[in-house]
Amino acid sequence: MERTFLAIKPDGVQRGLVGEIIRRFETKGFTLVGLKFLKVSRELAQQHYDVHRERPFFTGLVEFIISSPVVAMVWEGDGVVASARKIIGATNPLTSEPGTIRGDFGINIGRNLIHGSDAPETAQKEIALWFKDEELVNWQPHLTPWLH
Ligand code: 3AN
Repeated sequence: MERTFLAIKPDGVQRGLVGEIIRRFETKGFTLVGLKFLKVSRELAQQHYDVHRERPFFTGLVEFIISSPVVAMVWEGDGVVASARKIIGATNPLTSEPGTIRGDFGINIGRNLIHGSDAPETAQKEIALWFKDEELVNWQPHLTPWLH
């Protein structure tokens, strides 16, 4: 079953949007398999955003991510990587549609509330970076197979 890594960034936590954001993935029908609340180390933040190391916003992005706690999560379900990206909305707040998390709550590209893996391979790498195997719970809700 496909899994993705999501993190509610410091602005999402500071603004009291943790419940609202989690609700959107829960009500969509995805399954939560990992969850933790943490202050991110500089090393973890730099590793997580390694692909952006050469970008001008890299230092500011790392400082922001380590400035205040985040909620790190792993969600499971069919097509969860792409679906979560849709629920999250576009990176740029000018193009994120209303109805998406960023479209509903974000106005600044550097304060866009939540991170979501951009592909299944990235998801696997990010899950391994943020979670130990034993921190993930293998379970399935007691639903009929056709009810998600
Ligand atoms: P996404 O989070 O939608 O996958 P990426 O991977 O392009 O977006 O960028 C990662 C993060 O870097 C974004 N979530 C945002 O916080 C930050 N970021 C991207 N572009 C900019 C920018 N032009 N200025 C400031 N921060 C940016």
